[in-house]
Amino acid sequence: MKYRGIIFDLDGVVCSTDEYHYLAWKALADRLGIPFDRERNSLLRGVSRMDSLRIILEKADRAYTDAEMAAFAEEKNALYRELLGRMSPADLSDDVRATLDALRADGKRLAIGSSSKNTPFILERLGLSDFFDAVADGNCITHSKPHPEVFLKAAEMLGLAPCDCLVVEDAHAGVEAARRGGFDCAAIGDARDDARAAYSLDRLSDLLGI
Ligand code: B16
Ligand code: MG
Repeated sequence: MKYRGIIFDLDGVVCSTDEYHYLAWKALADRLGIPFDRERNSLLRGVSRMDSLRIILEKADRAYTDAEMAAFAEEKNALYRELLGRMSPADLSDDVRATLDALRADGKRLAIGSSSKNTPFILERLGLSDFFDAVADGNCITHSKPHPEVFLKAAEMLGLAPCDCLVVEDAHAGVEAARRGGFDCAAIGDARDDARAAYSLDRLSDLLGI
């Protein structure tokens, strides 16, 4: 592979927290009487917490104040973190573990580029707190995907130019962010057929054949 650095999205690429996001947003939406299902949940992939809430509230029959919205986001996050607490290193799939280890053995610089403010907690639950050379996440950016800020920050932390890094993403917003930042992108899962991605992956270990 020609890239010196790989920047991984977290949710949907390294681990699968989608179901926990769904359950936590669903509990909030049910309490507020707002229709919400798995199809609408897929619109939230890669999108920041507040932007996700705005998408959910599009279906509400009344407007909410900024203070109410902040409280809703907090309520969702408390339940989401409770669910994340159930995760352990066993939630890292064999395919992901083997891929990360092989890339590391090959001397690649490895980073996380995630919209999630819960990134440090998720990495800790997975036993990956000390694994990556750089972690750029929702705590250190002002613009969420599809803005390229999080990937540009990750590349800068790795000391590499975007053209030397490959971004791995499962969200269309993330593929767009990668391209806008000047990165090649490998798309997996929901974004696998995104025409803007240079590579399409069935599983993460397909990276090893690039
Ligand atoms: P949090 P990623 C994203 O993570 C998720 O895909 C998205 O569903 C979530 O709303 C966003 O993180 C913010 O997460 O509420 O934990 O800050 O895919 O960019 O790793
Ligand atoms: Mg993702």
